Amino acid sequence: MIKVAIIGAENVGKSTLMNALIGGKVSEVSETPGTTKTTIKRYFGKVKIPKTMKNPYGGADEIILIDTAGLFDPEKEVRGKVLSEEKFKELIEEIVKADVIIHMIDATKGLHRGMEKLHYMLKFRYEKPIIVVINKIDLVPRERIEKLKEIVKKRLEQEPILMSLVTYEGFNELLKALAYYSQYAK
Ligand SMILES: Nc1nc2c(ncn2[C@@H]2O[C@H](COP(=O)(O)OP(=O)(O)OP(=O)(O)O)[C@@H](O)[C@H]2O)c(=O)[nH]1
Ligand SMILES: [Mg+2]
Repeated sequence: MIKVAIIGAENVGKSTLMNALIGGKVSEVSETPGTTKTTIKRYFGKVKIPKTMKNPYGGADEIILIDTAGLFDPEKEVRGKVLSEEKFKELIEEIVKADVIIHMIDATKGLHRGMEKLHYMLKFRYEKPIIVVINKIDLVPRERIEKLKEIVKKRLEQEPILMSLVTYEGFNELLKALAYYSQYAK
């Protein structure tokens, strides 16, 4: 069993990704930031990872996917609008318990300062494997995407996956990363 938390600022596409990974509509999606109001939304299922992508060292098949409320406002360094200080803390505690974290960045907004700080804390203090995804690349010209990719690489010290949940570009790459990290399941 592997526990995967999808995190990011509001409106980056967390619930859309949860639905895509599960292959059904389990979480509400909308263009309004602050859509996911339940701080922590868990879903049990099977990771639909093709056999050819499976980690040769084995790893978990079953997944607990955790969709989360947007941690920050998309523009400002303030908490997401559905999160009280207490709920924010509760959410961080839940994220820290996950085996793998997917940090989603909105290609139209860039890397969020609050998320950048949180990323560092999760990576270095809690030693969490983090998959970084730049989502919504269908909305941004390629050269801007490449620039953002370089900024993210430099600031987060890792290679992001470029993804669109409209064209599904990069989705297989994410599945591969999940298959790889599933070996860290407890
Ligand atoms: N063009 C485009 N739109 C996307 C993509 N992924 C998600 N969206 C849209 O972005 C909006 C927000 O998606 P959600 O999945 O609700 O975002 P969220 O991160 O769960 O948002 P909150 O729950 O409010 O924090 C919706 O209108 C989605 O259809 C993408 O790759 N490309
Ligand atoms: Mg949501």
